Amino acid sequence: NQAVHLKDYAPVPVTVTHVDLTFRLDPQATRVLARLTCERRGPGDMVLDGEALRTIRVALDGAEIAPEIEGDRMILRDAPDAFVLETEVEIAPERNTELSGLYISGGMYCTQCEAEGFRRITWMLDRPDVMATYDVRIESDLPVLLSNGDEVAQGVWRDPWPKPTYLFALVAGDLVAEADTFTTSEGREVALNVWVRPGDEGRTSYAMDALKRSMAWDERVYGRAYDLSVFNIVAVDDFNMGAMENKGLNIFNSRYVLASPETATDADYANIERIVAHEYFHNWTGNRITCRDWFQLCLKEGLTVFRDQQFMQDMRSQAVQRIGDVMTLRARQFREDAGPLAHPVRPESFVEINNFYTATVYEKGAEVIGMLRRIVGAEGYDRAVALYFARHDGEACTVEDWLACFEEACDVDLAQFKLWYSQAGTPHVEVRDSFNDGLYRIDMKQVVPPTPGQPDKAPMAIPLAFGLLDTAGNEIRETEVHVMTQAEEHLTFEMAERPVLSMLRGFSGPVMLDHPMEDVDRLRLLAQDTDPFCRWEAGRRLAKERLIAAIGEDVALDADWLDAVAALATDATADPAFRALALALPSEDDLAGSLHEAGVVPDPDAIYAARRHAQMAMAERLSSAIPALRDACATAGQYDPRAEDAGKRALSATLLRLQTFLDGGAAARAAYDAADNMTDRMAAFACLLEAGDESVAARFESDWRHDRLVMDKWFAAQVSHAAPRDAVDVAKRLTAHSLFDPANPNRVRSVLGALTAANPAGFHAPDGRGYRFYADWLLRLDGMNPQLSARLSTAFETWRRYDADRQALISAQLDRIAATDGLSRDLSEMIGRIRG
Ligand code: HT7
Ligand code: ZN
Repeated sequence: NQAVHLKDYAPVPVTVTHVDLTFRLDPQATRVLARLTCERRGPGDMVLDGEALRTIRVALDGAEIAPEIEGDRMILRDAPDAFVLETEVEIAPERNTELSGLYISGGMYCTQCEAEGFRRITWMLDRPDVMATYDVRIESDLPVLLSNGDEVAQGVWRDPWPKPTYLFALVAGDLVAEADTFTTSEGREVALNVWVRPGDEGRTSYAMDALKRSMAWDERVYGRAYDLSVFNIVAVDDFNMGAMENKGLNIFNSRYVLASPETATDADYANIERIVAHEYFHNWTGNRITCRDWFQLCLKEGLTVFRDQQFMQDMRSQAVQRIGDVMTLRARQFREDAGPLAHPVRPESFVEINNFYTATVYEKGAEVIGMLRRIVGAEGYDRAVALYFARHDGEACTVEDWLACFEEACDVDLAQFKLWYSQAGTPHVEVRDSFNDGLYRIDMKQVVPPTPGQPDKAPMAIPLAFGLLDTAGNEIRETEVHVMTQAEEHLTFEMAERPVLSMLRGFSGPVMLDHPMEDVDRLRLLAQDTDPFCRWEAGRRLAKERLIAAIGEDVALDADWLDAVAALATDATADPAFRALALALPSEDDLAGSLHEAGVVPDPDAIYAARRHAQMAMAERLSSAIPALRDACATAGQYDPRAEDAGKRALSATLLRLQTFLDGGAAARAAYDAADNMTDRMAAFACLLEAGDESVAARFESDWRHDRLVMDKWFAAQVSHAAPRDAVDVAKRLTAHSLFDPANPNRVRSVLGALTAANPAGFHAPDGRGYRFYADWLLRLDGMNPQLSARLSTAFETWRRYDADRQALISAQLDRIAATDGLSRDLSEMIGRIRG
């Protein structure tokens, strides 16, 4: 398993400018005829990629040749300056369980080509810097035949925009569409379709609405209009990730398209909105301007995540979205950055590129764009991005191309800023403040911790947004941004009295802030800070400190904190969504990570117990208020997925959870019976499972057996809300359920993903049965779907946090996996990196 290195990038000596494809579809023996128009660009052999292909014929300028094939490469030596290469291959979509290339899901043919799936369809230069126009003919009796671009005739498609192979797509099946239109700012009438399997119609209107809002937003905010006469979205049940931005033919995991009030939760609706927008935004950031090589993945992904975050802030509450994005970043990316899988936003080498679709590339990549925007300002950002689109449209670019646009448009030197792309690890920023004789001083120190392969780090350019409050809670200095560039710096201010520092407003940089503060000041920020992120953060710090103090100890939670919690819960002037976020305690994994950071070995059972202890204390403190508070959360009229109503439901669910601690599930039972939408139903279901209700799972199952997306929730909830001692047995039982299908990634994630992410005390059972069960499944899945097994293996990335016994148990499983014959390149790279 050879690593590929960024430093070894070289352009192709012979490129492909146009691709003609004919597909004769058959589940076991699809024929693919390719006609590649090739042009020489420099000296050297043409090396084509092909994987799992049965090659039938190869011809150069019409004359059949005997190709030189070595494993997955076909080598053409002495190719002429311009020529046409024809190939005919046979592939078997029905046997494709990897869900990469052309495969069959729910009776429909579909493709997934990013990152390197096109080579599983036909011979080609399967790399993003080879951009070609495409003509595609699909021969099949199936009624709906789709590919990229515009439809020329039934099953015949032409894509006039040069694109890399990873954006190719084909879909064929018995499908139905919700159709609509959108007229672009340039006057182009675009046909919009959301295609689903018969039976799923009626659940597409939210996705369609999100698509139209995304198109309008990209025109208004970024000046980017759509460029074809049709935009198709297809929902597919078996899918490795969330969705894929193929040119003009986005393919989605059906869970990110299908929604109705009865079957989808508010979180599902929000995900659909975000992911539809994300894939649509790729049309410019990814498709029109693509990546030169896979090391530049953050160029399209970090930027597109940043754009989808901006979109969601515009569509919903800015504060709540930002807090949610920071929670995700900390839960996934900080965890990744602190362990053996840490890597830079732009990695320098990889064995399997699919292993680098990570929180670091996506979420930290988006934070880097956000910092850039803070440093150059909103107008500078707009100028730089406009220059990027004008200069690089139709090109395959690098991070350097992107940064050069900022340097030119904003006249800044980004040499130090560029370290954000190459240095892994989350910077720690230590802040200490003091007040003496009318002088207020802030001392700042930054340390970037060592990460695998990077023992020493240089100081980074960190934008620190901060404001100052007086001790009565009034803002005396509005938000300003200090860009820290040295390892140690300080700021001074003359003022009459000691202020309260509100630091890292809006979470202005992806750093860990160490800023000790008196409780009274944190309580002041929680009650009064004008910056909602810092308000929420103050509450979170207070909660975390108390939880950490309570872990393993039987300490009472102090009245001041409980009063602050109660004040927030009952503050009718605050946004209910914000209140729900502020009442939620840090997760078990978050606490384990914080303990580890502080040099303490986390005990998953003690963490679980401490959280429950705190929830019980909150419940008791709020007990008399909960019924009225929940009544005030009632929404008027029919279910509406908009943020305002979703916020009320979220607060109501948080309170119901607390109430369940007091009444053993009586209120939850009533809520379950009364629920007229899936958000309320799932909230009550979770409470009942935690309360040990023995009949609710069977009742849910008999009501929803027919619905695969709802059943994913049923599987996940039972594992997530099992008592830790039962969690592995529940997961085992569910993997033996007749509806458990290891070929379906959503179903697999709903059991295995739920165990590791939502029930850490269960997964980390001290006798190691969680680890054994999980490793057994990784090995089993690896034979079917290596992308899935490799991704799931990240559950072990935190193994060095734990005690010696647990480490030995996990290490034994990692060794067992590593020693297994025939391990995929994907999983073997991951296990190798995790073992360190
Ligand atoms: N660009 C896509 C990333 C992707 C993917 C999607 C589905 C299946 C396999 C995949 N490999 C990579 C999704 C996105 O970021 O928009
Ligand atoms: Zn993306």
